[in-house]
Amino acid sequence: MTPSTVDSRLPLQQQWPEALVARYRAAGHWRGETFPGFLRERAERHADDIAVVAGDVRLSYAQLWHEAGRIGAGLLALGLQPGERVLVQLGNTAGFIATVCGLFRAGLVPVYALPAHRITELAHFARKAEASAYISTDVHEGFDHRGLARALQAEVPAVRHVLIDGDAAEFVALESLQGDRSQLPADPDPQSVAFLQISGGSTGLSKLIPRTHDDYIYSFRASNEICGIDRDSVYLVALPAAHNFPMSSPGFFGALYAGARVVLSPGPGPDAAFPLIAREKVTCCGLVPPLALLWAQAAATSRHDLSSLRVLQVGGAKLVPEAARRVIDGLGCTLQQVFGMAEGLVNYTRLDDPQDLVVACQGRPISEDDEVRVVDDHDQPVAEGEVGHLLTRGPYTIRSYHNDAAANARSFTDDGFYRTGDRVQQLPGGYLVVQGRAGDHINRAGEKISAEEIEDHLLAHPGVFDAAVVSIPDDYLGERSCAFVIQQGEAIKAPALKAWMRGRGLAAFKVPDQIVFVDSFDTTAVGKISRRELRAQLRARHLQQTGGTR
Ligand code: OOB
Repeated sequence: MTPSTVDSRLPLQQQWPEALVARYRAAGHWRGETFPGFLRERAERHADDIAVVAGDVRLSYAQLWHEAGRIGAGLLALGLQPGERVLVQLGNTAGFIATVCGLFRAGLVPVYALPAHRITELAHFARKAEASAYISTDVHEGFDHRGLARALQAEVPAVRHVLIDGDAAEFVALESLQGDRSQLPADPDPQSVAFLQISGGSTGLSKLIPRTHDDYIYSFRASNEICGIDRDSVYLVALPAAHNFPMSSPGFFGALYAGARVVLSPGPGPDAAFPLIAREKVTCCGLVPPLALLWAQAAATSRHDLSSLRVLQVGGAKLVPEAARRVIDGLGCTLQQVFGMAEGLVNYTRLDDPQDLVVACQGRPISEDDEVRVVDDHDQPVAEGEVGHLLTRGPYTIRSYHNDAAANARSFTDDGFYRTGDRVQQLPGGYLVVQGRAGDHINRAGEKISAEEIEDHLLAHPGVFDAAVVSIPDDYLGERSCAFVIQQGEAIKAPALKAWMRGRGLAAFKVPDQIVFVDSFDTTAVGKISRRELRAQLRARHLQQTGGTR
């Protein structure tokens, strides 16, 4: 049987009320475009232009489309059905982009894991998404992902298929996929879910974020305009490509939409990126603050020609004004601050904003239809210019998480605003200054870590009686994690506890940077206090004792 339409096992995401759907369509935000639709069109229009550069691989738009067709048809030939979810964990390779485009062509729904994720996270994503397949690489940065695939199938047998880019061992090699392209389905409903992105996870485990074709394409099409991406642009992916920032702000999808060139760097440091900037004449790249500072420093003594770089975007974590100035001085290009979230809302400083504004704020929303509210603890608007919680809804901000009623009740207001968890101040013109997080997570150089998730891991150790995890200011990372631990039974040492955490199979960036053993959590408060207050007290006392940053 030829699957003529997408048999999406995910319900169509009819979560925006009709009135808003009509408004976003009338405004021209949602144009009924789809991933396969625009990729096909670009392949026809810019067939021989180079779309993707990674290592020695250079794929033209026609080749990317062809490769995506091979992968998509091959996956359907294995028995996967349009609408099924596929966990993707690949590094910054041409194979990553071809695979994702292949999944779109087959109507399969990618779930993006980061290369750093390990069995604990992968099993959670696979279960939550009810994934049927896992696509990964043989060895990435010394880590064998085939072992991870075995562990994943043992824990989540519903993951029926494993595909490997490279030496596949007992699994199916991505390169070997072949299928009948006539079996590829027609283009999907633009309102259907195109993929599931991973949330930073401020409470407990990461949530899955359903993004539709219409909403996501709007976000990077509009980003292209704001960031000056056109057919002549060369966009460098230096951060992990699976992250929302280098994917869509404007990211590699924005670049492909514009018919521009995407260059993938195997790593984010100057050693890997600078030669690529010089060779490929990169014009735009997005980084987290610590890397931007590293680049600015390295540029002073670099022998590579970085003069093609017009815009350096910095986001994912707060770039303080002094650091912003150093980035501008060091790299001599236009700085663009980006404050975004995988759930939707993205703010940019504009390329023609005065420099004093660029260094002092995190930008303003993409769209005139992004609704922003800054409220107090009771959801009441704060006075103009006061700091409050940021709530938002709009044409590319989700209205609910995938399959997570508890998180939805916490994270969305009755009228569909997303509670970002960020505390912001709104300046005239709608510019936002991020003042921190209300919730308990650690933003470690852009990697978000949930205190609760790490405490749960620590509590699984027989020698841990109680644990509280907090963020500590860090000159380089912005924030680092510190775990306060009360021991029980035989004494444990910090290195052993860290090694044990790593052994549990979780992303290395989640292992606490620092462990402080304490006798008790006795607080001055009367009676039982919330974990949140406890963390705040421990953090405050620690910072007082250590003078701020140790
Ligand atoms: C980006 O996305 P996520 O989902 O990894 O993290 C979102 C959170 C925000 O809620 C905020 O707490 C923090 O990351 N954040 C920033 C920031 N950009 C993100 N905090 C302060 N200043 C900034 N410039 O991180 C993301 C997604 C798309 C584009 C850029 C970043």
